[in-house]
Amino acid sequence: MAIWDEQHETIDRERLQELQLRRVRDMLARVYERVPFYREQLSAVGFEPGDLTSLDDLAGLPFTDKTDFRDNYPYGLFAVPMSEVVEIHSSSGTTGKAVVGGYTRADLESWTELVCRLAVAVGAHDGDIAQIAFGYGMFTGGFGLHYGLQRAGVAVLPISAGNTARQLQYMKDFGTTILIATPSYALYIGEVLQRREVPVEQLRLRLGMFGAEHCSEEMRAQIESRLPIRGTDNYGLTELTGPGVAGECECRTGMHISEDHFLAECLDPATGKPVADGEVGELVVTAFTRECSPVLRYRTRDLTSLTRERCACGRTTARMGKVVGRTDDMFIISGVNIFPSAIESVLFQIEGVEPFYQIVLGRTNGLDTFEVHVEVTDTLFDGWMDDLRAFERRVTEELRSALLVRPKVKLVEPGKLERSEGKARRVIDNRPS
Ligand code: DLL
Repeated sequence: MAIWDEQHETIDRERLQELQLRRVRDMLARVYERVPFYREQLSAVGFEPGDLTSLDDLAGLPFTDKTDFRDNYPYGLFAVPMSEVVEIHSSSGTTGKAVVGGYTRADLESWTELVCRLAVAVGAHDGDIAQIAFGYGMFTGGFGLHYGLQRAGVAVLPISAGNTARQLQYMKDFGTTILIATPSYALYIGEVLQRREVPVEQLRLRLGMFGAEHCSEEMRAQIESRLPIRGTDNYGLTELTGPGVAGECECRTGMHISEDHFLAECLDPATGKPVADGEVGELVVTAFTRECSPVLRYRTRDLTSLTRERCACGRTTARMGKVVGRTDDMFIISGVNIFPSAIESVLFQIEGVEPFYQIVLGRTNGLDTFEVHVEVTDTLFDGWMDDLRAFERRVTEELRSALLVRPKVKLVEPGKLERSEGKARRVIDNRPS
């Protein structure tokens, strides 16, 4: 199994921690001097550059969160003058101002290296042709993968997201070997491929690099049953560079974090105290090498677990598990906390269910309503009404026993629910705020 940057990907922990300490100290000195927001935050806890003598001292430093990005929109968190910035990306949530990140030439160089590591880790090499169906533009997915894959020697098709018919055409004509997309878009591409009865032998596809949204093992299996690929998961966020923060290797046993650039903590979201390796907590990341947009202890809101056990691939870096949810996409019904990912895991294991669903929340007479709309196979949908009703009861019961709350399940015909070319919108919350 190839490793792009042996020196950093197989570094021993003691040397890694020395490197991290040196780099975090350097970053703290830079932000203290150049970013008024950080100077205020650090001064408020009585911290001055030089005070950090061990990585444990980080625990006493303030967090940064999305609100801080919004309050400092657009350039307030930049640590270099605009004359040094060569690229800017942003992501917009559903509400509020966009999150903005800038890149100097050196930042673009690091980003390229980081994504290249991940491409090599899943077996990409020269001669491969990668179809990048992530959106190009302010979203970090398109450009991030583009730079990194090229560095790995891969020929890039910058097709961007959307126009699924053309995606299939190019895939066939250009001999695409690697598909880069959100898992939900990869699934949709697979669905269209099947619907058009394109024989998979006509494709040279072998690898999928997914990311930007949750992909359960069941979802991955669904994609792999439609496309001749081995799919891998990649994690990142605009606030921390974009893709390249962490990604799976060929072993697919967690996403390797590039710890020479990112210091990861896993904390109890309520208390801010560390949770043990293997336990689920909120991922908090310090991005300490970025020149333009370094970030101190960023609260990602993503829930995952960490392991520092050595991986069979030979890399020594910590790995994060699948993101099981976000602290802000959890919803509460009848006092029970529910993550969309839990619903997905149940649904995708039921034969007869198609891998497309939507969760609809509402309120009637002051009470929350909780519906799960699920597509079912043609055979089931066109079959007997009694069978369909029995199936609906079964899906309801399986969800109820996993979630401890009974949803109203609505079975819908195949192809009925909205398809996604980017990040899927799983929850439609119609409750008045
Ligand atoms: O989604 C960056 C990215 C692009 C990552 C392409 C991987 C591949 P944002 O648009 O800022 O950045 O969204 C970041 O997406 O906080 C997670 O909640 C979610 N997310 C990203 N990757 C994963 C993943 C890009 N592999 C937000 N699994 C993050 C689950 C993910 N959630």
